[in-house]
Amino acid sequence: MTEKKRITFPENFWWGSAWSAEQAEGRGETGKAETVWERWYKEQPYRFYNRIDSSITTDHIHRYKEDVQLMKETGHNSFRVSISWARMFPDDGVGTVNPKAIAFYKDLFTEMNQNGIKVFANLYHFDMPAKLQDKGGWESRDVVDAYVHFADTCFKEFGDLVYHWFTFNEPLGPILGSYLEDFHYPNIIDFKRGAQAAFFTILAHAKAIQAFKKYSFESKIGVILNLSPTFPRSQNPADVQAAKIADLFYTRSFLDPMVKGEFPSALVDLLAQNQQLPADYTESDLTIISENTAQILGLNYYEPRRVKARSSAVNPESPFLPEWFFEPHIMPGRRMNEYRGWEIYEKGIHDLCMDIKNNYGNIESFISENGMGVANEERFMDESGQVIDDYRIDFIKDHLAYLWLAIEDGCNIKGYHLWTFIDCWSWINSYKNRYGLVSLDLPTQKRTIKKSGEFYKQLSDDNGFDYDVDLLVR
Ligand code: BGP
Repeated sequence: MTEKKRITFPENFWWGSAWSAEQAEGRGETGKAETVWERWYKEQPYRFYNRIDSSITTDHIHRYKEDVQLMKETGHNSFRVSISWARMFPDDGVGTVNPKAIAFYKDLFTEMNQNGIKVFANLYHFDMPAKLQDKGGWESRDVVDAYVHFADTCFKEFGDLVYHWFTFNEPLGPILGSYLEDFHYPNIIDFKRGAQAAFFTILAHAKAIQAFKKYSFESKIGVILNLSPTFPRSQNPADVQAAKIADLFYTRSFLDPMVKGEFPSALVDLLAQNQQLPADYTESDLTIISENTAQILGLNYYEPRRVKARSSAVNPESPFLPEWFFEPHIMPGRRMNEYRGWEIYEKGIHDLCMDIKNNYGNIESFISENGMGVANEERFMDESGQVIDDYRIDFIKDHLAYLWLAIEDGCNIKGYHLWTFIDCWSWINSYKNRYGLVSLDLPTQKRTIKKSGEFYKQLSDDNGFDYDVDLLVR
């Protein structure tokens, strides 16, 4: 029997959570262009769980003052929002800026600052204005220019209210969803077009950073990436090679150009061999990318990636996909969050941070998302209506313990943001899985702090918690 010991985090550690405009704000009355999510729902409502769209979601646009108080009550000293491009530029993402959108975000950010909550502002979280998607979305240089104009407008309007900026949340997500795996509009299966969209996303990131540098803000600008450490099934060379290739596609593809300013040559060679390199790129694009890299890095960590060598031949007539080179590996004995279908592997957070320390110059980083979505949480309500989510508290503690170990091992980690604050809309899963520290009763929009929300407040006040550190393995 081992003993618990107090784990303490560095001073001024960022405790908070994150969400995004499309998932939490609701449409409101400010005026807003149609987004790809609204468009997709109109075309295929049956793709969304229980047919719930993003028109109301968590109605933050009307309730932000109450919500800022809830942030305080749940121990937040920082919080990540995204700024809606469609709201800022209601004429389809271009044209004249919307004074009502500016007023809303100024009010929200001021309210947060006055309550001691640092504003982490993200500029793009999957929410392309639909008309810009019609023009090619991230496959179009014009859309890159429109995005940079939107970003620059945000720097100008909100620069003195924002603590840190982020160009994108999970830029890989829309590439996978829109071009490879059919879970984002416009549901194209075409790797080469996806590679073009990925390239222009990376260019947009670099150009936004270039624009940011014109100002002399104290804040930094970076990017938030979804990263999973990749593990081969075994040390068999075929499994190791499979893991290397999966890692190139899913981890290094965005991490290297956005943080180091260069594309991994092994990935470029592989795409060239398979005629999948983007058609439109120039030397000057590559220079902009190499000169404008992230100053801070957000790590979204949910699950590890486990792969093995393929056991069957690829059908050469099928569309080119990363899975031509590996298969997912289901590790015997793995622990699952069955509601979301994601493996729970807290040690992965340590492995991920060590990779950033060892291979990315130990860039200033933080966990920008980590969390556990659970279906039918009403099951766990007590008579007062509070969700007693001990499973979430355990999930958070187990991950934080490994994060603490990473800090002990020299990783430059500045904070931890949970996904999410109040239950919010999860894209095609709508409100199926709940992630919040605060529960949401959808019909009434009533918010109630969960047991995990109380735990989070204590955690943030104490800047640590008791844990059996002898359980941790490196
Ligand atoms: C991340 C996204 C979030 C959020 C979260 C949970 O990938 O950045 O927007 O949705 O995952 O995933 P989901 O909502 O699909 O359950």
